[in-house]
Amino acid sequence: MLLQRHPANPILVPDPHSPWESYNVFNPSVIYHNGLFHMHYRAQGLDWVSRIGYAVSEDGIHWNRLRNPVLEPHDASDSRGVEDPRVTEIEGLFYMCYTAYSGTAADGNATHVGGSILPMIAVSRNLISWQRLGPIVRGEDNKDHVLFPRRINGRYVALHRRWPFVWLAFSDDLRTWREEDMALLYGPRQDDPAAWDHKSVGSNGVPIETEEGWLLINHGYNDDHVYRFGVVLLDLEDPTRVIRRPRSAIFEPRELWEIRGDVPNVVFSCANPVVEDTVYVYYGGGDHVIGLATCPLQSLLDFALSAA
Ligand code: BMA
Repeated sequence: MLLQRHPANPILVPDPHSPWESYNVFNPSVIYHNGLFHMHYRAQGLDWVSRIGYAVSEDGIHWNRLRNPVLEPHDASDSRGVEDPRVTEIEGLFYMCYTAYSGTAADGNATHVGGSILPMIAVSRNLISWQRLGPIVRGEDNKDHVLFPRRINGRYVALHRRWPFVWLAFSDDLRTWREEDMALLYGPRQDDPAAWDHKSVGSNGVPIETEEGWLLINHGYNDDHVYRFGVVLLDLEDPTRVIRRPRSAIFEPRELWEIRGDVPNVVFSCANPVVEDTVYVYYGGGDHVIGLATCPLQSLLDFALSAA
């Protein structure tokens, strides 16, 4: 496999002394800023409500956590939790894409998760105080959204997931997202029952800008419901164009804490920052703990380019 697991794994585990994160910590976002790794992670206590915690690290392996969550449910729209953060720095501000999960189908839309969900965006100047901007869309099963790290042709761009397909959305101000500015990007390989991503696909962390195109790490599963990662390469100036999409997966559950856990057979990543030409893939294992696997950026790019 291309990605090498770090020997210190898992690098973050639940804290039994902290009620809001005593049960599970998983699906982190990590950005590298001013010489430090900044992590936002999904955490659950015994109430099973998701909150977003923050931790900081000098080496990307040892973490110092804040005592309290930086984002928590605030009204009926997210009463069941705030989930799966993906932080992107754009023009000196930090934007967090996260899923607001409400138990009551507030706008009358049941989803496959049994409540209603909103693909939300929040903004921060300091990574700790967050202000909600609003959702990309309402009234549909939509999550796994993440912003590109720069505007493309003057517009902000987001990946999002209208199950089971990955879409792009363009916006002038990150608040207004029009239907006519959305485009279907790719979907599960529905024609190949043996494919690892036959049933569902979604995005992982912030797209990586390379000379060859936008390198995306994504996830998917088959009828077996085993989560795996793959890569997709998009055109730099026209990201609606998929240049490459290798058929093989690059990562799958192997360790006990990935195969077992709160939900079995899950590796789920919201972060792939690049530091000194190395891609750091942070991921939730079994929806229970956080792991790290790394890979030289060039190897990932060569793998993407080697595909037909
Ligand atoms: C997805 C998301 C993730 C989770 C994964 C596996 O739908 O909700 O947060 O890690 O399922 O349970």
